[in-house]
Amino acid sequence: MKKYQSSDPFKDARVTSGCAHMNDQDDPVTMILRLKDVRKTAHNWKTFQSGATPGRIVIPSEVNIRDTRQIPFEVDPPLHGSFRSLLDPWFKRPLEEHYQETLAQQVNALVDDVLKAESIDVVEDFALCLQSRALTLLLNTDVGEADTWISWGTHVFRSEDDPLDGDKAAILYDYIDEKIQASSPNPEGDLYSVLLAAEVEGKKLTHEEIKGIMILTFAGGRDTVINAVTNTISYFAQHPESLDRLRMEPDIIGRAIEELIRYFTPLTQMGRVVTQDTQVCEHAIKADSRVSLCWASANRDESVFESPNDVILDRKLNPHVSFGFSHHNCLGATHARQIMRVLIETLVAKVGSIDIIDFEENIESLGEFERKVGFHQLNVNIHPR
Ligand code: HEM
Ligand code: EMZ
Repeated sequence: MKKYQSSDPFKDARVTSGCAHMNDQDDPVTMILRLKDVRKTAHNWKTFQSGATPGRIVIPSEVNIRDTRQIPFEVDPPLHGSFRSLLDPWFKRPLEEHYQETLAQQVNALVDDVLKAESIDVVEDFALCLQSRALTLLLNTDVGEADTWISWGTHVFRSEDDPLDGDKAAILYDYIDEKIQASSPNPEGDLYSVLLAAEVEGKKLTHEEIKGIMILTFAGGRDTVINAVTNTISYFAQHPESLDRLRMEPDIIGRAIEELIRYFTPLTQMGRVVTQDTQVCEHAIKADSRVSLCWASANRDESVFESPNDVILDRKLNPHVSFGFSHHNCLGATHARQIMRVLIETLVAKVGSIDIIDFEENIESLGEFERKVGFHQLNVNIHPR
């Protein structure tokens, strides 16, 4: 069986030029490949904007399938900061003990189920269920809602044969519209009710603003978490000694989470729109064109990371940008890290070995590059300890 590895297709371009070009639906993108340049660009929101046109900073661009602005993702400072102040405390709830206990119960139940099964597809039968059930905690909503979300599949805007599926997106938009309409303001309730009760800059949020926050919560935290979970399980399948090591040295689990997230970089890149003629890594960029912050390339930058293509579970210095950098850094990172922690602790406690039966990789085509971001399918046998 071919060993699954997460390769670094950007290496030559990163070392020789620092930039690359790709065409996305006739709206070209200059990809920024070095860690230092990615950070500098992410920080400079005045020249590299997020809030231009809803959908345009996503690659592939989603301008043709949505008008709703995702918040706070497609809002620039200073308004961005006001939305973050509202949302930050809510998205820190995964640090609470009760949250972590419930998450641990969910993950334990799922792992017990897969240990009983003959074989499973990690993507559909495990990662998607785990992601959806855990999201009920983040939204503070009924766990039964997860069944509806599971029925949508791994991505809310993409289907197997259509990278931009408008009909599929409409299912999510209608669902959220109904939920907002059926909710009433309550600062102690679920996320819909909390947002209906909230104010930003002295004003109640509009239906469209709440919808923009909810779409982002569903879309941004979906395939990213599924890729992180599936890639982690594929890694343990191929490196059973690392499960043993984490069992013996639980103190390194925090570092191992960061390293797996660096190595697999579940979100390859994100765009920005240039507000004035400028330059990145000696390339001229025209106003109103797009650049991308290529997190996946930055995370393998050989001038920053020693042995960037090795997974070093206890890597000490790890300034990865898998969760982005600066103003728009990932709001769901606390939740995602808790999922990874509970997942690893549960696997370490219960699983002896994992055999891969077969798999279908999820490969993104990015101009001259092809990058494995995860799997469409990963069929495995999981054996108890
Ligand atoms: C932003 C990655 C999980 C919600 C981001 C950004 C990255 C990222 C790279 C920065 C985007 C930019 O600069 O334009 C990831 C990865 C995840 C993950 C790798 C899992 C391993 C989640 C989850 C949620 C979430 C679980 C929520 C349910 C968000 C939001 C933003 C964001 C709301 C926008 C923050 C802002 O604009 O201020 N994420 N994400 N993410 N992520 Fe995540
Ligand atoms: C957008 C994006 C958010 C986009 C931080 O990333 O995630 C993508 O998967 C979605 O397609 O709409 O939410």
